[in-house]
Amino acid sequence: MAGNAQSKAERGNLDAAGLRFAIVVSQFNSFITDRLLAASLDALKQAGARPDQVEVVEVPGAFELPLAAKQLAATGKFDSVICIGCVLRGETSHYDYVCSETARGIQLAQLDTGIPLIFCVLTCDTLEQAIDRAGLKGGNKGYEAGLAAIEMGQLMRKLSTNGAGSARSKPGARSKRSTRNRK
Ligand code: INI
Repeated sequence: MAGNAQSKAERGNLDAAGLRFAIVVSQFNSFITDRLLAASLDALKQAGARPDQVEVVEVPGAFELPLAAKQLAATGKFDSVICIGCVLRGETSHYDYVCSETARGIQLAQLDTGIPLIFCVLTCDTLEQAIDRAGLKGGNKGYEAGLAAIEMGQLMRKLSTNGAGSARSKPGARSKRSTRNRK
């Protein structure tokens, strides 16, 4: 049964040709985010993206990622937006607020705009854990984010061609609908 379901599943391919990407990268903990960015760019390039298909925007910290990503997504110019950040646990609860609001904001923005926003925000207890995930033991999450951006960009094109997803052809359509229904 699972075999049948799988053979019918729609999936985006990993060809970046013809797609457009934005990457929003946080300057906070840039020692880590620079490495994530480099790996994302690598993934896009290896999949066939030319430099003019990728726009990179910097924000101060992870907390600022959702707003910038939403603005970029709402232009309708991009198939996917990659959000890159690194939040390290400190001695206070600040970490929890930054992590939860960043994740929540990015999810809300992607649902609102209908454009895939790829969550490449490391949330680590230690710098060592972050280093592992930005090129050492844990691979590089930036590279994985690049691949996810391509796959989701292709999937959304496929779904909108099939008539299953209209958000890409009408950026912002979801938010207008929900505003109209608001009491
Ligand atoms: N921003 C990060 O991206 N990572 C962190 O670890 C971090 N810490 O630890 O505070 C952080 N804080 C800044 C925050 O994202 C905002 O830029 C700031 O609060 C201004 O809105």
